[in-house]
Amino acid sequence: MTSGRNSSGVAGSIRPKPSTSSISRSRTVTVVFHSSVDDPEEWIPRLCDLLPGVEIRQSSEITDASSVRVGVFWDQPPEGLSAYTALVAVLSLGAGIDQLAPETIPPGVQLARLVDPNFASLMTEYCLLGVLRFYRNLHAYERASQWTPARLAQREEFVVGVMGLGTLGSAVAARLAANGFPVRGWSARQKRITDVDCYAGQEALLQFAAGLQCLICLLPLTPATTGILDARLFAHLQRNAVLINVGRGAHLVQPDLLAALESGQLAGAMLDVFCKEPLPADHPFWRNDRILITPHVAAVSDPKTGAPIIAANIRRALRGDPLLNVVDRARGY
Ligand code: NDP
Ligand code: OXD
Repeated sequence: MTSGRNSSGVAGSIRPKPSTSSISRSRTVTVVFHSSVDDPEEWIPRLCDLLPGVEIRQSSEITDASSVRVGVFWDQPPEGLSAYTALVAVLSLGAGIDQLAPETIPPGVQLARLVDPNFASLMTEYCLLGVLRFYRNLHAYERASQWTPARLAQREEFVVGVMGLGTLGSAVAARLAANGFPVRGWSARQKRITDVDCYAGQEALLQFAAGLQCLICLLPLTPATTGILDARLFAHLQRNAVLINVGRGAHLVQPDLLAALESGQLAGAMLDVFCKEPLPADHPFWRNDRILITPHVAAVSDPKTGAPIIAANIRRALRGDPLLNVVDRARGY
């Protein structure tokens, strides 16, 4: 891991690089970089190596914002975007874009997300780990203080549902199916994935959820998906089901999760994403021993694999070509 989505965890350098502030200040800056969680010292030198002649600076170093044409951001710079009057493209450092407040990005600015095959492999690993942890009852043994073997379910009884069948969800669903779990998937438009029972649309949501033993959320955060992990959905799962949320914190209705864990409708949850990150120290989730918290690390951006993908889109933006992995602004993902 070279960088995570936890602001406290900016990782060490992966190779010696010049400080970005030592780069000549006289040249016209065309690309601005900002992230409250990714280390600019890891990203900017890599991007500069890939884009000779292109001047890339952190937002805090920019004196003339009017020359900037491309923004490479995890989240928006604190000063906002209004000074960047020549902006033609915003490139997300993440797979998701909700953290960029896309509704405030002018409609004429192309918005693209990061689609890095490395994300899919990390996310698949994380979800498989989570499913196996629950399936093999480790969540119960982690809390136990007595020798009490739990009943091991048959794999074919442990039905896993994946919400969101995009780049990440489809890879996760296929991997779980290859590991012998019965898998259902749910998306906006109908999908076909080998050995995955695919459902589509709001009208199929409860049918998709009915009797699931494990629910994984890999949806993007949009008005249609905000609060989707709620009491009504939990009530359709099998009693003692488990939840893995790797989408966004606001997918989850927090009091509904706590109530479902209290009533036994849910037996455990593994949460990687939160409405406020880092999750505040006094948040009740920290005190609930049925919740395993990870600090937004299910799949993390790696400049080694991510910078060439972002650089390709910077080149496109500067040439005036359509971007790869463009966000559909109407759909919101
Ligand atoms: P994609 O855009 O490739 O896929 C999104 C999927 O969600 C699509 O299958 C889409 O359906 C489905 N979807 C969207 N809206 C709805 C809806 N209203 N009803 C049903 N299905 C819907 O995204 P990715 O797979 O690349 O990433 C998904 C999310 O994962 C990101 O947005 C981010 O929030 C999260 N993420 C979390 C990380 C972590 O470390 N925790 C790391 C990376 C991403 P359709 O295909 O029909 O359009
Ligand atoms: C995300 C990411 O979108 O880490 O969550 O890429």
